Amino acid sequence: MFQVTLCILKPDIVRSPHLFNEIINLILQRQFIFIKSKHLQLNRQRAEEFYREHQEKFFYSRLVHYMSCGPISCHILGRENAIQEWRSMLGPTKVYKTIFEAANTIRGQHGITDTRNCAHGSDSIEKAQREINFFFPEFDMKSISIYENISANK
Ligand code: YYY
Ligand code: MG
Repeated sequence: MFQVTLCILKPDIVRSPHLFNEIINLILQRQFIFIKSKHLQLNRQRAEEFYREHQEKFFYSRLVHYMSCGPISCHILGRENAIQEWRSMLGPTKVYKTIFEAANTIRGQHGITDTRNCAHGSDSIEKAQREINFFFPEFDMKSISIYENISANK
């Protein structure tokens, strides 16, 4: 099934032109299309809102601090099974898990800590909708079929 997902390249990646280009190229090589992209910086309040599902967790404060410390790069990605495909390219949240199981993922290659783990990916259809709407409120989910056709003709 053609799907859309939210990809965020986190501040460490945006700060490094080399890594930024490498990850964009990896995404393109995996047959994703970039439907919409936005470069922005979250303030603390917006970062708190985006990650509100984690507000009771011990890492919430450091996560919000990190995600608002510099510019991020947000993308609506589309392809077959986009949600799971992008998550599998990303690899596990925790760095130690990438060492044996998933060295060849983006987080395995470039993750620094459990917080500074390169990128974000939505984990379900409902979350993808919420997260896309958070950054791209102007995006009409009903227009997805247009992108499905573009993707099919690639
Ligand atoms: O979806 P994913 O990003 O893989 O992990 P989540 O469990 O949803 O956590 C969101 C975000 O929180 C994660 O990307 C980094 C941060 N985080 C952390 O700083 N420390 C942890 N022990 C777990 C998650
Ligand atoms: Mg998550």
